[in-house]
Amino acid sequence: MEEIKKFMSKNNLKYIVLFNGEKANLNLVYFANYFGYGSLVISPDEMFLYVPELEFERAKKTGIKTVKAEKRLFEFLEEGNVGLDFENMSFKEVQGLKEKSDRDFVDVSDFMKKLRIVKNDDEILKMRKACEITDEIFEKLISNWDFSHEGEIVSFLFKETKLRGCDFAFEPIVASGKNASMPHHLNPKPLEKGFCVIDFGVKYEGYCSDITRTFYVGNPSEEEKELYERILNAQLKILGDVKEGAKCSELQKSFGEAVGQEPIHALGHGIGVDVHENPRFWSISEDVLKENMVVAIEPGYYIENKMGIRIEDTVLIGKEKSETLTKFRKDLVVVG
Ligand SMILES: [Mn+2]
Repeated sequence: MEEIKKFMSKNNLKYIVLFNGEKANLNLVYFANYFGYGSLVISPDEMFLYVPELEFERAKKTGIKTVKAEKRLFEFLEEGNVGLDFENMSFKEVQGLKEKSDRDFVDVSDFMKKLRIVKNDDEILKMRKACEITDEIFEKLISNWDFSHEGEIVSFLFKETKLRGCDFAFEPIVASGKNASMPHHLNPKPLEKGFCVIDFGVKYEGYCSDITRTFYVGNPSEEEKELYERILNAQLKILGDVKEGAKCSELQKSFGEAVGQEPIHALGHGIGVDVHENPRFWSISEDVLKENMVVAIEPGYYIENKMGIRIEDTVLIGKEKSETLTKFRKDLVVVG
């Protein structure tokens, strides 16, 4: 809260207001773990949810002070300038507010990103739990392997996720055989023999996990086993370099060298209430890793229209050494 106070006084803000519409605003979720309709109002001394009657009970359950909306929010609030996260609003919404009011509206999107990038103890606990649940579901997946369609695997993951009171962090990717050459293959097809990439994560109390493992359907050749070993060693080598002080741009460069192929995607991404957040792993990224950031590291190797291998873990950044939060085995598991 100290950081917010400082930012608000520096920018002469009376309030910061975050809106949840049809889709939850993850900045709001970050503060309140609330996914329903309404607004979160932050002032230097308090924070409250301002919600329509239909969401009142649900909002109160967050434990945050909740006010039933009886008039428009900006008529309810006192005079003064307001910070909004323009990034989660449409141009039209921002314009509309500006036209209707004499307040100054200031964009706080970048400030929110900075706040969210380093995780506190409570957030780390939730992410640890999200990763444990993910590992557990993967264990169950391989011991129950009796699938003939990628869609059946997606359904299995969905059921196991919901049974644990969680949601998908994102639509899982199950890509077998030649489908695995597309990192974002999403339309389930009959299961093919060969490498099968499964990229999956859950959302536990608002916090995401992200893991990818590559299994083998059928009998791998010696060559295929060697290739898998090479990509696994590349991932392990990169994980060794992922710690406080490492530059994301440098890690991105090391990805290509480690797998022996020009990468077709980023090495990884920050993760938290959103599955993709800062830091960013681009060759032009200026982000540097810091203790208690959480990132997903996902090098892959692809041959167009033929195959793909990707291995991903969610990692808690440490000073000397980082901790891999997803602990599911990484040797080549042969299934089916
Ligand atoms: Mn990922």
